[in-house]
Amino acid sequence: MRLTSSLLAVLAALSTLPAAAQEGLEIVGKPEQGKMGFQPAATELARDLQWLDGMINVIIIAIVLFVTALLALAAVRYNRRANATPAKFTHNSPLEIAWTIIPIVILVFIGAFSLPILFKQQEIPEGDINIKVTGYQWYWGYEYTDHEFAFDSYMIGSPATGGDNRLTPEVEEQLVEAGYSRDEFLLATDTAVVVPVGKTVVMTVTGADVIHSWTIPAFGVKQDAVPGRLAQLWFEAEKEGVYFGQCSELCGQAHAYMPITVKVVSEEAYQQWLDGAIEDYAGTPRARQVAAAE
Ligand SMILES: [Cu+2]
Repeated sequence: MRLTSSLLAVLAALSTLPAAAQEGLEIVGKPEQGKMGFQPAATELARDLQWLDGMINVIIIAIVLFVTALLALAAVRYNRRANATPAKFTHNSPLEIAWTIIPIVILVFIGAFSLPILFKQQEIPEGDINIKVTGYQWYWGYEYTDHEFAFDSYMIGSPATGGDNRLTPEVEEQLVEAGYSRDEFLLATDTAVVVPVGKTVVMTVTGADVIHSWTIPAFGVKQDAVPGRLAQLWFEAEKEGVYFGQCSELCGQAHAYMPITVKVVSEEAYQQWLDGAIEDYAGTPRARQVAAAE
């Protein structure tokens, strides 16, 4: 039993070799211990989101301070001791019009900024690279549709890689082998989505069994993977590096063990990886693709 599991581990470690071809990539998109706020934005979409969050936060803080001040004023000036005989009037039309109109103006102001940002996310551009991602219980499958090859992506330390979803010394070894450290346990996968920097990537997202959700926080993208439906998201990563995400729709017992790893690499490294992947995963060779396009 032990022998088979260590054999599996070795096989899994070997199978990560093509994906680990991009050495020296900085780990950029990752949650940090004890930190608050967003991960560093790596796309225009994420920058927009984070700016919008900051802007709305200012409005929220202003409203909270204003309402708190009104409450304090009412409590101090109009309590029974300070104001023994209260006024008996019930209506104040100018005031009522003001507290109806002002919130509408605030909401329209917010909408004027948030809707364009929402549309930018949801209007899917023509992709330089098209990838179909399918959520399974409990891993992700990726299909590079332009080159007709597909592979699955399992968490390092998951049963498929010879582990049992716990951080053991063997799993730590596998992580190091694949270019990560024990800190990336629960985030790093055996194979990764590899995309070139500065190119438009369109991902078509679906689920095979239950609803999952594909996300990379640093890219500002998150899309539910619904069985029987195709949804799309897009991003254009601006900085080379490794980015992590996790399934974001509660999908069953091993929901916590189906992370997402995206490697953003130079165009050159991407072409190199693509050649290897077409070879490894029996994709359509480029020559034949060009011929088919003509
Ligand atoms: Cu899931």
